[in-house]
Amino acid sequence: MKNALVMGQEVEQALSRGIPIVAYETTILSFGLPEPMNREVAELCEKVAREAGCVPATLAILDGQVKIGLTKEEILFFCTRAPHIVKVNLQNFAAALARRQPGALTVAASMKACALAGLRVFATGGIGGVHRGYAQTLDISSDLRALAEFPVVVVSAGAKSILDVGATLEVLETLGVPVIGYRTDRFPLFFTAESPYRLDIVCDSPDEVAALARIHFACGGKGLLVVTPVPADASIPMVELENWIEKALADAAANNVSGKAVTPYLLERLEMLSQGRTLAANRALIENNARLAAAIAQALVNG
Ligand code: PSU
Ligand code: MN
Repeated sequence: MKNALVMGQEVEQALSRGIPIVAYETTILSFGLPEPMNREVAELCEKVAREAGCVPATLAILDGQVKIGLTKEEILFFCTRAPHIVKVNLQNFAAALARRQPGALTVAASMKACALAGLRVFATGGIGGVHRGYAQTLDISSDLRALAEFPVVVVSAGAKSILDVGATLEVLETLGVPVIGYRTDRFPLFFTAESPYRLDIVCDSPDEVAALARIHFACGGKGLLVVTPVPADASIPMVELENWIEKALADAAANNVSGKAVTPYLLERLEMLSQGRTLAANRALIENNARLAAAIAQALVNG
C-alpha cells in the first residue's frame, strides 16, 4: 500500500511537525455541486483551514495512487465534469487504483484514505445514509459502514431528508458511532436547521469534542459524527424543502434511477426544483463545517 499512497508536500510536512490537518472529499466537487459553485467551495474550504492555522488536504485517487492533498490544478480537474471521473466508495476503491481511473472520493472512501494516511479530522457537507424505501432497495450508503470502521472525526451538517433520517440514526446507533450535536440537541437536515430528530450527546466547544474523541479512540472506537446546523440566515424552511424532496424522489422513481447514481441525481433535481435556492445554503453550511473541523483539529493537536 505504501507506494499507492502519496502525500502533497505541505501535508507531509504538517504531519511530521504536528500541524493540524483538515481533510476534504472530492465527490461533492465532481458529483454534488454544479460549476462554478464547486470551485468556489473547494477554494473556500482550503482558505478556511489555512485561516485557522491548519493545512487542508483534499483527497482523491489519481494515476493509481491515493493522493492526500491535491494541488490547485488537481482540484480544478475534479471540479470539471470530465466523463472518466468515477465516484469512488469502499467497493470500487481498489478497482479505481488498479485501473488508474481518476476517483472522486465519497465520505466513505475519504475516511478510508484518512485512516491510511493517519489523518483524524474530515469535513464534508452532508453524509450519505439509509435511503427512503430501503426495505425494497437495500440502498444504504457505505458512509455508515465507514463510520464504523475508520477512526476519523467527520464534521457535517447532518443528512438531507432525501434519506430516511430516522433509519439512518438507528443504523448509526447499531454501529456504535457517536453522533455529537455541536451546540445543538437536534440532528440537522442539511439545508434546514429545523429538525425533529433528538440527539443525546451535545458538545459546546471544540475542546469538548476533542476530549470526547480522544477517549473514544482510546477505547477502540472508530468514527465519530459531529453535526452542526446550517447557519440560521441561510437555513431554508422545512415546508418548502419537503415539496422539492417529494418531487425529486418521484422523478427518481419514474426514471428508474438506482445504485450510485441515486444521490447525485437527487441533488441535481433539488437544485433545479429550488431554482438554485439550495446553493446559498450549501455554500454557507460547508464553510461552517470547515471552520468547525479546523477548530476541532487544532484542539486535537493541542490537547
Ligand atoms: N450528501 C449530500 N451531498 C453529497 C453527498 C451526500 O448532501 O454530495 C455525497 C457524499 O460524497 C457522500 C455520497 O459520501 O454522496 C454518498 O453517496 P451514496 O449514497 O451513493 O453512498
Ligand atoms: Mn447507495
